[in-house]
Amino acid sequence: MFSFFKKILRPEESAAPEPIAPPPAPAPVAPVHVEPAAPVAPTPVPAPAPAPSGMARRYGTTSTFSAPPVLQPVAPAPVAPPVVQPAPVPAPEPAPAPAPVVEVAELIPETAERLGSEADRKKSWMDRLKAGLSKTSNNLSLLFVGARIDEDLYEELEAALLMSDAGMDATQHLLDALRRKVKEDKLLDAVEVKAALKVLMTDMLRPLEKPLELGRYEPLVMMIAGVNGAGKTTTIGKLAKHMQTYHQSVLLAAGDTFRAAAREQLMVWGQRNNVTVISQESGDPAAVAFDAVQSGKARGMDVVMVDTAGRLPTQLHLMEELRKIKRVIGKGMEGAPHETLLVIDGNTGQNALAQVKAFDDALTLTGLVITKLDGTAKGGVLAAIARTRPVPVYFIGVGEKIEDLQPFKADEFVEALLG
Ligand SMILES: Nc1nc2c(ncn2[C@@H]2O[C@H](COP(=O)(O)OP(=O)(O)OP(=O)(O)O)[C@@H](O)[C@H]2O)c(=O)[nH]1
Ligand SMILES: [Mg+2]
Repeated sequence: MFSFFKKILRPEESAAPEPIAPPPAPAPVAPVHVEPAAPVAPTPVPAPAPAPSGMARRYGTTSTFSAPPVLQPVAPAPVAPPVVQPAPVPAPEPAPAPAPVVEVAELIPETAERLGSEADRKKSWMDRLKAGLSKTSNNLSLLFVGARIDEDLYEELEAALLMSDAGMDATQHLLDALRRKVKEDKLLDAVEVKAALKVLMTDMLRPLEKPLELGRYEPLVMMIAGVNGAGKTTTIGKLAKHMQTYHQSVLLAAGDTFRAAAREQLMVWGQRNNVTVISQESGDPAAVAFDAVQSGKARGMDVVMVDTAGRLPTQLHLMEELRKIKRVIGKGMEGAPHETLLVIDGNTGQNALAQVKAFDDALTLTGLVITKLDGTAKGGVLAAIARTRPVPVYFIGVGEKIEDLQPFKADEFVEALLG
């Protein structure tokens, strides 16, 4: 089973006697082990309008764009007028109860319908991943065709790994381990050596594998950062869509206040997909994030995702601004953001490692998303990350469609590279 998120079962959910309603999907779906007790909210109800909070007063009015209800027929929905969205009264936060972690089966109804059985979907995903990483996989695979196990092979392997962006440290580590394995197991055949390399690579990448957990916090607050054009906003859109299939109510914060187009991008996406977007015409991204967290709490949302403007780690004032956004989110909800994600363009090569280090130093990252592994990406940078700064890789992306974003699995990744 190729599961998307982990759902944390809260005590009240585990105690709920009600059978859980199936999702509103027409497609035949795989069984779900556990589902959130809360039924799908039929419609995001605009909150009544109490007085604006201090933050909202300080930074101006916040607009909320509420999309039509999830279950509503496709009738032309009247465009929801911008509603003045005050920051609501913060409710006292219930302490997250320790709860068992339960796997939730992957369940993407539209994808299931379009791509058929789970086996078909998995094959289709692997095909796209293989195609994306074909440059590196071709280089690596060719090495082993009819090869003798000698110094030449190790040298060529070293060059291929370095070219894949694995970096010196990971490359050396893999080569040393491979030499040892070949000696210990007295491997004589290139096919066996390749199989041994696969095992070593998988072991190296496995520490990066970690499912994103849903349900531990109400709401789960996620902040998304990265350099310009890495795929932050697209990833937020795809994640929101995936989360909806798990009956998670999602609220987005258009924290990229630099460009009007960026705000529009998120709002158009939100309106199309029944997701409320908190946005401000102008102002401080930290204020937008704060209002979104407050609003998420008041509305009982499951997930709040805060988009941010792209920036280079060398733009120190902009990195400082990110730190401020994070701090202010923490003022909106203690312990938030619970997830601070860095989105990396898989084509950036070794520079991706520098990005991980810089953003991690500034923000203490909890996870990565690596996008665009369908372009000229070589994939080896994950090995460099695993060796140098092993921040979990929650998702990898191989295209612009919803199903092109999937959880990172070390064995799938290595299979695509060396299969
Ligand atoms: N091929 C491919 N394109 C992607 C992928 N993910 C995102 N994109 C494209 O990359 C471009 C930039 O994506 P955005 O989501 O706007 O990136 P961003 O990080 O929000 O950009 P800024 O807000 O300008 O910093 C868009 O054209 C996306 O469609 C992917 O996995 N593969
Ligand atoms: Mg963006």
